[in-house]
Amino acid sequence: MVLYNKTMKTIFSGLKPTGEMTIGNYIGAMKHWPSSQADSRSIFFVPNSHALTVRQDPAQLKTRTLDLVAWLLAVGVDPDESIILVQSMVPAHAELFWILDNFVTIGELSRMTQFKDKSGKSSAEGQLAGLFNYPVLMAADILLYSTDEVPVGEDQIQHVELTRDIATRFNNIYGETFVIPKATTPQHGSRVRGLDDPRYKMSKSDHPDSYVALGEDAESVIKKFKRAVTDSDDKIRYDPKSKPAISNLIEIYAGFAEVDIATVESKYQQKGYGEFKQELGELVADKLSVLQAQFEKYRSNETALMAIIEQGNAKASQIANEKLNEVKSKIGLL
Ligand code: AQP
Repeated sequence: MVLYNKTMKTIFSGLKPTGEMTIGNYIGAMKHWPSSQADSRSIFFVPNSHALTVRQDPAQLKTRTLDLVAWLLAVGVDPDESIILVQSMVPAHAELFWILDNFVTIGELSRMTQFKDKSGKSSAEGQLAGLFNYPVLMAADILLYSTDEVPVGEDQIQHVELTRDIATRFNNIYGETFVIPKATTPQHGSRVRGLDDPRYKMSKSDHPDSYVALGEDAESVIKKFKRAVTDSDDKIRYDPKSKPAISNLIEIYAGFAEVDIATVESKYQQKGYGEFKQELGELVADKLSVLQAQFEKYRSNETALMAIIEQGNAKASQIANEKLNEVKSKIGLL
């Protein structure tokens, strides 16, 4: 693969190792990544430093980081076509973060809805500065690689907007340095909601009843879909406003069956919730069992997995250090 070629667009995305990967992470992000490899420079990273905004068990963080790389390979990311890197192993991310932290204001960071959601009702005394600052580290991640597109779920769009603002501000002061990235979201499945409450996004760090993990066994997957909340009438109709629960399940079905929403609606027009949820559970369980077999293949050989990570980190460092040195020289850091 070519490390940088201006005529080829760069795609950059990542997944935090803060829990077991969910079908939300899969439909909203990972599933789309292999197809971008052919016609773009694709860089996928495990933002393990981002995970520190919530206290982590060290052994678990390490295990989850390796799990995540194995999941990337399992869904079809090819380490020879793409770059797979682990954030903490490429120090340029942390270094650019500190520089960019001086190109963003406290006011801008206070307006990030994810910060507001995640900091909840705790007082400033109870909030870690890392949670507040993490969009700046995300900006550094993206800008180091001259990223054109950041495929993300809906929740991350605001952070990519902030990255654009930071990059533009820097470029205005020091001249053209950063490529201005844009967020791209899948047409459907950009915000898969919790199975227990569709008002909230499905999140890997929430209660296990709210999500289906990629590693979950068939029995548990089918049971979770059977128990998933539905709306008052028994019609399988896509209407996110008045039927958010069933619309969420339709999106999951469409994401796993690789069909559009209308196809799901017409298939289940004459059927009730019970039958739909049973078939949805079976569909997801079948697909997950294929992914799980691939995952096991990669995860069971840790030496080979580490070699893939080292190979990706080396390519990433070459690109990232070049950009970091350009920035340092422009702002007068030796
Ligand atoms: N429910 C979702 N629907 C669609 N896309 C989603 N993503 C996450 N949840 C959904 C997308 O997955 C990518 C990786 O996300 P992340 O793991 O880096 O962070 P996150 O968005 O904070 O994911 P979680 O699962 O909610 O993690 P926790 O619980 O740790 O905060 C991103 O592209 C994201 O949009």
